[in-house]
Amino acid sequence: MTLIIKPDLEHDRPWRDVLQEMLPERTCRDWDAPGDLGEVEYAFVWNPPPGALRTFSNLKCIFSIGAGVDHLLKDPDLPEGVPIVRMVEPELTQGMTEYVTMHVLRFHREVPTLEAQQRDRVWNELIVPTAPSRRVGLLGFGVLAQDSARVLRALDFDLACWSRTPKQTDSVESFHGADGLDPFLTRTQILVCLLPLTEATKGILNRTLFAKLPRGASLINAGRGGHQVEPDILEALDTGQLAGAVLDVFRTEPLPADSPFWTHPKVTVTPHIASVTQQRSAAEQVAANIRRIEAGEAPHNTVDRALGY
Ligand code: NDP
Ligand code: OXD
Repeated sequence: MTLIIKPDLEHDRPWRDVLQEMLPERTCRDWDAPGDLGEVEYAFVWNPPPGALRTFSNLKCIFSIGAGVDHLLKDPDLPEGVPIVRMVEPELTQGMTEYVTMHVLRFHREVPTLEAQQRDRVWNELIVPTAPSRRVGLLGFGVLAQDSARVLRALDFDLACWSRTPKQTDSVESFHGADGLDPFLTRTQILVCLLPLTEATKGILNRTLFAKLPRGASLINAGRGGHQVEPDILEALDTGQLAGAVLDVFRTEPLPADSPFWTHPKVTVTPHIASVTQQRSAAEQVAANIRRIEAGEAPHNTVDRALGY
């Protein structure tokens, strides 16, 4: 009857306490004190050691603490046939929408240029267009990107999205699949990556992709570091193909102290905090899904292992 927890970040309260409150009928245990492994039915985890989940012989479901599940699917010994549920919770979505909106507005209003002017005591009256003339493109159009689009649309940005399957939406121009990528890129001045990291998307942020954007485009990557070919980002910034980049995720995290991104004048680095799973709202989702499973129903937000998200 146990739920076992391997957390990622230190939150205000131990995850075990928050989940235990939400699930009084279950025993919630920490990863380091699991008790009888055969009693563990649910795991709530971020980055468990490869092979570890297989040691729970009666696992009914694996809950990812994050929206992305690349950290779980890379385990070659992941138990087969056990559903994986990814994190979809309103506050995680809200946090990403705030991050994306803030950085889109920052590029749109040319804040990096204004900050450089201030440093140099330059009074240069930049004239920037308004949002309807700014073309923003969302790579990935799932839970997070759709909510960002809702707010960007309210600000009247000219929006497009690129996804695996086509989307029906009046307010966002939809492109999809391999054939849709080039026309999507050609029209995108501010590119926001909210893709999952899969076999099909790894390394997608590379020189070839940047060359298809209009010169001087900007990049916001809050997907995964594995999407980035990092030397290609630096090259595109240095040639001016990219005017700026906001990077929340990196090939190696924490970002090594000698990474050129830390000091690059055209780069904003954030430490993988574009959005963070919030405890109470996440625990509500987990508890609701456990109750569904116990009632014989399929959980919400399950991952398609073949697609990788
Ligand atoms: P979803 O699964 O809801 O959406 C994924 C989107 O990507 C879908 O629109 C999907 O297309 C599209 N996609 C997947 N594969 C391809 C492909 N090969 N070609 C084109 N489009 C593709 O995910 P979320 O929106 O919830 O989260 C997205 C990612 O954001 C997470 O996987 C995680 O990596 C990252 N993340 C980062 C955080 C941070 O703090 N930096 C916080 C939370 C998440 P379709 O709609 O057709 O299926
Ligand atoms: C996530 C993340 O996937 O925080 O939720 O990166």
